[in-house]
Amino acid sequence: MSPARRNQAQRAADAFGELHGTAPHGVWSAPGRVNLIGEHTDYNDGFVLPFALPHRTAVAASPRADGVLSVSTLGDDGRFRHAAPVAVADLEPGGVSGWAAYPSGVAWALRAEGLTGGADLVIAGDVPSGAGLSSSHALECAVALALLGLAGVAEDRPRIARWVQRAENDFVGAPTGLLDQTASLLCTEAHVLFLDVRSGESEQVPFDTAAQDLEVLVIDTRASHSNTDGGYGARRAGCERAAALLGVRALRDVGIAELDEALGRLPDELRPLVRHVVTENERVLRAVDALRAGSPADLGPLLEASHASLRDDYRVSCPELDVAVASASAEGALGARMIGGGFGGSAIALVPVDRHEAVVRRVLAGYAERGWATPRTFPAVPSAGAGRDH
Ligand code: GAF
Repeated sequence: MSPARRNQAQRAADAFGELHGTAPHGVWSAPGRVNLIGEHTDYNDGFVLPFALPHRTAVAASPRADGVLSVSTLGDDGRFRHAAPVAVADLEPGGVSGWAAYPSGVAWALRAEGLTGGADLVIAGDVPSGAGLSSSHALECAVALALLGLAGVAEDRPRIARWVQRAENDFVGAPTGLLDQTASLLCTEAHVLFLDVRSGESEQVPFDTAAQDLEVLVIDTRASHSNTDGGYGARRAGCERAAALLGVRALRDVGIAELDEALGRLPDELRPLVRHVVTENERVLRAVDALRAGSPADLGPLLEASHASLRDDYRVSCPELDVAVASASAEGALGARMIGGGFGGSAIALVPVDRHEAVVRRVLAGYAERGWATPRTFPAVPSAGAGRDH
């Protein structure tokens, strides 16, 4: 177990002891993610290629006999926030708001499967929140594993991912796909996860950038983003409308060779959405080929093309993301792009290690010139997925 993971698990266990006066029954944790490529393809039944971050959310948990769910979280400032305790049997969508909706939603989704009772949960972690690095799914996946662990239920990770998606879609109210929770649950160290969302089939593809003197630099723009505020849902609805007009189950079914013909059958406003999804799926396949061939540097142009497509066709970028990407590319990154839902959050850049300092300096200078808050940057190493810590 990495020292960072052990540290978060210990923080959660210590915080549990402080609040409840006993050691927890167990501690489970789950990571945030970076999606190397394959954005806004998951809810179109397409392909994605994420890896897990070293940053994790840990949940220390013990069962309760009274059927009540109590959730507390330890902030960076060392202070606790407590959700109002609620009987699991009483959980209903709309009944819990704010951060507590995520753990409550998971308990609600598991309740529907007859899989959860009451529990005391104490949360600690270091996944940056609101940064497009999937802190909400790290929390949900860690809670899901904790509640299932307390119930003594053997884990089937793809099924757990579906339950977490139900929590997110129907309880929290974010119409998101399967990318983030699957990444958090299935990723492994030193690999990217090549996932075919429609079939559920996945492959662990080795991703060792250090061997080629490269790194994936994460640039958290600190521009806030949310998947519940309408922009994300509008894109998703547009894709579903386009699929219906084309007579296919999902845009996944439009191959790159049929793209022009398909675009000709669509109204103007839907064409850019379809062009993005179809070309992005193709880029994921090409990225996997590059990695299988041991040529991660070939990802560079694919990342650039992905960003341009998300910016110009899908229109989910923002000035902060565009400046991060342009600055990194201008200073020697092989490629860069926004990641996640967009409208803020983070970008990644594939950077030769010896260009790290220069790239970071250029990005920071670009932000300072515009009077924007200083972005947070760090190199991300593909790390372990969710699991039990102790
Ligand atoms: C967000 C969603 F949660 C994912 O399901 C995915 O759609 C992503 O945006 C865009 O690729 O992270």
